[in-house]
Amino acid sequence: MDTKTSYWKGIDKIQYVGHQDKKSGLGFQYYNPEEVIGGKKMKDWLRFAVAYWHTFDQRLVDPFGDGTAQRPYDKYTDPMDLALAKVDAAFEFYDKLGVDYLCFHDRDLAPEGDTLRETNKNLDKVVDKIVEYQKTSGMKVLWNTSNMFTNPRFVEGAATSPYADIFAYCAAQLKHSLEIGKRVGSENYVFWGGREGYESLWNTNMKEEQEHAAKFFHMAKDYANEIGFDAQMLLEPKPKEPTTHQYDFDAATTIAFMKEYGLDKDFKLNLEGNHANLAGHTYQHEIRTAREAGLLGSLDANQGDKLIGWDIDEYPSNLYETTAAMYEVVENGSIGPRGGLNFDAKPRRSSFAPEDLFYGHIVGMDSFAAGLRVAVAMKEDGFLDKLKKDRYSSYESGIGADIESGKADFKSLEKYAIDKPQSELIAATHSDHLEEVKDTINHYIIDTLSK
Ligand code: XLS
Ligand code: NI
Ligand code: NI
Repeated sequence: MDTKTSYWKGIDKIQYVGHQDKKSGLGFQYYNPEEVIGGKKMKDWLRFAVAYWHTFDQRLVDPFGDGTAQRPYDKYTDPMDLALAKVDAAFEFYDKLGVDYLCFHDRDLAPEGDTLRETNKNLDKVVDKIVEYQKTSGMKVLWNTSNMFTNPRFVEGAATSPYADIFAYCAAQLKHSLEIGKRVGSENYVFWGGREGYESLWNTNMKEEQEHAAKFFHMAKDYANEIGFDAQMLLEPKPKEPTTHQYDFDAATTIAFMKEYGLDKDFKLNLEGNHANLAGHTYQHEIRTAREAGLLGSLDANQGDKLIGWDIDEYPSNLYETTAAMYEVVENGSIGPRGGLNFDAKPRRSSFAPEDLFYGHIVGMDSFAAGLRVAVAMKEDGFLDKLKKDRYSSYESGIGADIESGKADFKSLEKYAIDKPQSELIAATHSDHLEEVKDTINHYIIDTLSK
């Protein structure tokens, strides 16, 4: 680390202090990285990552207002000087926060030149510096990705652009991005298709565009194999925004796409809380859908707001939601062998001070750590396992076992059911006491987190 300059002045390494000793300020209440719960260290369950774009690049703009962010490297006006200073600031930040992983888009790191060759040159210089820091800090890259949505050339799509020159440019850009992924040892590689969708169907060849996207993903995997970059490839669903309709709408739609084009062997999903909400789902629903398909890869940690209809990328603070997400993770045994929780999140426009970046990550990390503690407590008591086992127990014997084993068919089932009186059928159902279940979940949250 550059010990000459401290970018985050007045901030020491963030420590676990526990909720009894902490009411406010800089410190973790629930995230105790080395503590073993549910058979694993908390840091290994959670594998937190800091998103470069939100944390170091985001100026806190909104559709109506300029950026408000005050950052300790604002004095740099030359774009390359700024890019290099941000690396120093970033690695000091990771160290003080106590995270092991970072995530970045190629364009987060360095300014573009006029040609891709010039752009790559700028990027390589910054990546050189990151690789140096990795050697001394041990920081790992959870995933890297390619920004194919900001520049006006991607206005009508990237791999799904109607213009072949743009497809070619994207392939060239991605090639270099994969090479960088290999250099920094990325554990995953993410594709979020910011412009891969349509504004209007009237001028869109939907099938052709999706075929192009599939072709692009196959080419990416082939090239990764060719250079020996063995990252887990991940697609990140999002239903809308920036386009009217995005092809990777949600987990289920993306899984269908992956299966149709033979991508489900090599690709998994990176799921995000706010995207789930935009698709009309809970985060838990998306995680459940992916894990039951064996395709849960990694998680982008953020939350939306019921009162705002767009992707606001708020730091997670809703304990009920983090409990639900971590319940799925605990059931899955891990987020995924290479998965982690990447804070694809930013402070509100009114929290513009440098230290707000720490507070944001602290509430996010503590919320997921709290969710993990509650989920493990419920798992260890077998509370939901027992409840579900009882609920489906009629499939364990008699007619239920015949249905499970394939012995039953419509004829035998008709014979079984045709003369059953209504009273017997009603007696076969039981109240699920859902309100009691929710009260018990609340009890687990309150009880676990007050210990
Ligand atoms: C945008 C996406 C983006 C991806 C990475 O909504 O969440 O940040 O995670 O390109
Ligand atoms: Ni997002
Ligand atoms: Ni994301």
